[in-house]
Amino acid sequence: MIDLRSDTVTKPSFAMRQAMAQAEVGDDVYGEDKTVRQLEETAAQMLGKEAGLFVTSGTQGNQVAILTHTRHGQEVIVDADAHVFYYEVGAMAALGGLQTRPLAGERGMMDIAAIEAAIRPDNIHFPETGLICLENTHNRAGGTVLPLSYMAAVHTLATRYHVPVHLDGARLFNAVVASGESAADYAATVDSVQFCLSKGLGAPVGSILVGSSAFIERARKWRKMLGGGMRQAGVIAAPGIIALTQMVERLAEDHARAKRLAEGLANIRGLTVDVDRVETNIVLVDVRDSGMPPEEFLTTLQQCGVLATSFGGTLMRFVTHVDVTDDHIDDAIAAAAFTTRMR
Ligand code: TLP
Repeated sequence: MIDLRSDTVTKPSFAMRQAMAQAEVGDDVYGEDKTVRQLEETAAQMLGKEAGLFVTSGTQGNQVAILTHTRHGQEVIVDADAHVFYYEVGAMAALGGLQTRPLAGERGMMDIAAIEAAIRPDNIHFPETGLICLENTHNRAGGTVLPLSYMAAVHTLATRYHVPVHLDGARLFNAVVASGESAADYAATVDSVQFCLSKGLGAPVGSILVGSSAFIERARKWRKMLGGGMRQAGVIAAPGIIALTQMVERLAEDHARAKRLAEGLANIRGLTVDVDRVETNIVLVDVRDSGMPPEEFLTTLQQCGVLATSFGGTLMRFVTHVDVTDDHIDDAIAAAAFTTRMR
């Protein structure tokens, strides 16, 4: 099977498994796991923030950040397709007692004037605006990169209104490699960043949340409340260190393969792909013109040995990652061409 459902499906490399076996561990709730400490410090340093926190998943990292920044009854400005709004089980409302203010985005970017208009003035009727969330790269927009200049503009606006900004940087390093900007420059435009070790960077588990020392101290308590106080977590932090220090540059290969996949799929009659939108490792394909029901497209493709995911309606998502080779891309294009001919 060529698994293009997500970059979450990668299996840890031999080096990662070796690092897991040899990791120095301790009880992390007592702050005694040296490997977790090393991972958190390395991450904070790379992102130019004071402190880091190892969390179980991207969802936990985002929600811990949101809970740390806000108070019950506040409002959070999010892009309507943001993962924190669309895919996190309504946690902001359920756990945080927060109201969301979703704004339509273009390539993952909410209009700056629309953000400003959405920030609540001081009025007895209104909730307070507690947070603005950004996502880079933007998953549902097709892995698009938010330019540093856009993030800086949001930062300037948010600072003027004293509203903190959280970045869901699940795939921040894809944005870094695609744009040539540094992770620290991106992180400097926001108050906190969550990024995933378990996606393109290839680690089996975990995400990191970074921010100021005071922010991370409070976040650590929220993580504990959510059941994320892990004990000898060095065994899962060890592959995270490899992910962060050795797996970043190679993301360029995933981007090149995604582009080639997009071009190949765009040449197939019945498939619509906005090739220009493919900036990183995600390819969105619309199968409407193939005349095939979306489920049938996916099952036939699967019978040809290729897995992709449904992205709502007639849209499909293909994601490249470390376990995908050039040959897999050729085979996936051939499988998609065969699939559309089955109609
Ligand atoms: N995204 C997953 C699914 O949940 C959709 C995927 O396959 O892409 N932020 C962004 C932008 C994400 O894409 C994801 C995962 C997360 C946060 C959550 O990370 P996890 O899965 O570790 O909780």
